[in-house]
Amino acid sequence: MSYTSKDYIHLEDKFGAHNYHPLPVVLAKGKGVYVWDVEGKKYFDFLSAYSAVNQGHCHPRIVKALTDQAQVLTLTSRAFYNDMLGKYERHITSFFGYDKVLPINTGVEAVETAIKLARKWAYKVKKVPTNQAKIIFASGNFHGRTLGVISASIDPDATNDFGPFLPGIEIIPYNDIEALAQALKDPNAAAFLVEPIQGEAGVVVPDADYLPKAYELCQSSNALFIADEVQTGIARTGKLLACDYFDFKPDILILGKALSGGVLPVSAVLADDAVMMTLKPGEHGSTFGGNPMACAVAMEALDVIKEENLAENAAILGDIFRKKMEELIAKNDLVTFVRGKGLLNAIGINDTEDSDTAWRICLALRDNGLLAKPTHGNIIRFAPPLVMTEAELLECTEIISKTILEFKK
Ligand code: IF1
Repeated sequence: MSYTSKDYIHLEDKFGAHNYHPLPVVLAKGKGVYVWDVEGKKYFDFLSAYSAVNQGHCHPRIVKALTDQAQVLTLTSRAFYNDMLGKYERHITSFFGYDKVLPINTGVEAVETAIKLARKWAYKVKKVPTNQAKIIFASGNFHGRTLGVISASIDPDATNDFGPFLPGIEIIPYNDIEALAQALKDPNAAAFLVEPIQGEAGVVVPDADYLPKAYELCQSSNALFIADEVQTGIARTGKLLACDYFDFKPDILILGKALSGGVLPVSAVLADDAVMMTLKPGEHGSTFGGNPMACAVAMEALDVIKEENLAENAAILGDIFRKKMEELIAKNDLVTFVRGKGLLNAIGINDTEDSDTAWRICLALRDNGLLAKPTHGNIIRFAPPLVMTEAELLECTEIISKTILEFKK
């Protein structure tokens, strides 16, 4: 007997923890900008696994790098050297312009790594008194799910009943340079950790001068500027990094998601020697960090970004997308705004925050062959793979417009 979508949903419901509420569609195959459900219906993927699949589903070069390496050597741990790690470290540091990389697995582990590194730097270099280091975060942030990282969250879903939380954290309003200046007056301030564009908060793009000013303030306060580019990085916003829209380089850069093109968890923390060399052997690590498969895959994933000009494509298609959405906004009252950069965009739905309108629009989009997911506050995020063509994008903006115009609240 072959399983239907309903059967698979039932299986997850019965045997899996209920820590997610997925859109009811069961995917069985992906290729480029498309995914197919188990009944064979084809969809445009407008989530890209939260920007992990920037290079498109099952990119042949990345899959080949994965399967070739899988047959030779998969894991040594860092107890020994392996013949892929050094090459990968040279590759990624020259790609992003840093002295050193610390390879790790998931995005949140990279964020934890950056926090530990900033604390270590604060004690060793800035001479902050023991256990007094403070990391500054922006409200509305999303940096992952560990206890350390949710300690910086203001989202009740992420934090309720999970306390007690990590001390040494100050949360200031996002896009508020005065609040940052105030927080950095504390001589124990080690770092400001921020998303250049807030993803989960609903694709919130800060004022044009916020990030460079924040960087300057960190410099003048002898604190580190840490960019969480797990979601915004690797061509998603129309440049290699969202910070590349400005001419400063974060002291610590956090990458994840698309670093592997979505084939396995690969993340990285990049910094120059003055920061990275404060970490000594035995002070941080993980079993799988820097494994040969991750190294092979990440090198290929980065080369694909560069050789297929995905940043440029994201910039061009993003402008077209927002223009098409502006035309839609002029024609109806349901969509109130479009915002974003490159191919990380969101539209606002004209209804109360607790209504299910955005969710029901996503169900209608699904029925019309396009998959997207609401974020906080009745906002729908649109983030297709960056390998999309202009013709495909126009097909997609047609689907979105038609769905919105036909939608009955
Ligand atoms: C889930 C959101 C996106 C991230 C930034 C670190 C991480 C993430 C800026 C941690 C992860 C994911 C996690 C995923 C949903 C998703 C998400 F809606 F929850 F906020 F993308 F927008 N920094 N974001 O966005 O990376 O440890 O997950 O590899 O289901 O929790 P991770």
